[in-house]
Amino acid sequence: MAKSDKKTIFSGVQPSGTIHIGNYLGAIKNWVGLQDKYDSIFCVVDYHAITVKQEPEELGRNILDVVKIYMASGINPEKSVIFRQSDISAHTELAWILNCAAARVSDLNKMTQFKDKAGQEKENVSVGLYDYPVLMAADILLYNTDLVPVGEDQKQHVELARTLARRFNSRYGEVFKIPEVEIRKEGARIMGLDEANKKMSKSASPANYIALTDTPEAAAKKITRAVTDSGKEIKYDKENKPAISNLLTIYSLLSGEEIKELEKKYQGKGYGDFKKDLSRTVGEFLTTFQKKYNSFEDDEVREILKEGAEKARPVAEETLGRVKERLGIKNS
Ligand code: ATP
Ligand code: LTN
Repeated sequence: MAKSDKKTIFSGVQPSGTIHIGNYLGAIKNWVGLQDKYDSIFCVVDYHAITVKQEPEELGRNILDVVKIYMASGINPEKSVIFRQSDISAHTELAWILNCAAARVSDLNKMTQFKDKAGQEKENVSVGLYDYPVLMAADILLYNTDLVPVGEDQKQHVELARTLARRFNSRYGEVFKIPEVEIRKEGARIMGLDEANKKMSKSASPANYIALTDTPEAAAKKITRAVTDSGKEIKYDKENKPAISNLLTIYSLLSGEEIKELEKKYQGKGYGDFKKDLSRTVGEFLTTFQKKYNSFEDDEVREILKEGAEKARPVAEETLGRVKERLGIKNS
């Protein structure tokens, strides 16, 4: 990557299943506008995906599909670096070093996502799932990242990256830049369609999410069946009307209409009318999105990943080199 005066952003998505509108509205959509202002690096974090079981053939397919989703969303490989995590071994090397020289068991024991994902299986899940936030810290710290744009659920992980960077710096001298998290107010936590008190998630049942690859008809069906709240009003009130507030957020972010305007538009109308119009908005979005998504060839995507890794690797290796020097494990 050519050196520039711009600040750097880094973010990533796991190729671990169906990418949904929560991933899009909470993260990817926001990256598009940041590309011009920042040196931007977007990673397909395949080593994060294997913290839980993946089917080998599906994983290969999903890696290419995430890149297509980035590009269909408007990430431009001419402006931004897009690469695959496993193509740059510095990520896992730095993760190991941070495991030893910065991260404590007590840090990882605080991670709420691990508690959610492991559930009752805490003792049987992979060590990788437990250590996942340290690998994420390595991703971020290798590129002297200033800003990490993510959804709300990743806030605690970025805070851990800050803690590990500070701890390493204070022990071995300044090596890492301390990154900031960026979370947008709207869309940072899109809730499940079938359960308005849990975030929309890839690992949930298909009724929970609208996939970016769902047909407009399938999406409409899910919206029709989506849970609603008691009362008839179409009103944004997260506390008392979490389901309708979530649908209003999705509607507003996809149509560009303010929530206040939508509330006015549906005054005196019922959930049925509202859901029909929301289905149309979502359907139009999906149709346009999928047209772009289907226009990319696998070989084109492989080339983009190769070029991306070539640009990112020297930066990662430079940081890793400095880290190893401080530890006394370089050039001895
Ligand atoms: P899972 O849902 O299975 O836990 P995930 O979707 O959180 O997986 P990623 O694919 O790595 O995992 O997430 C990519 C980005 O999407 C992250 O920045 C994350 O914060 C964001 N994101 C995920 N779910 C939501 C959601 N429901 N609302 C808003 N942003 C989300
Ligand atoms: N853990 C993140 C994905 C991720 C990431 C990163 C995001 C891995 N490495 C570095 C930002 C920066 C998630 O969204 N589940």
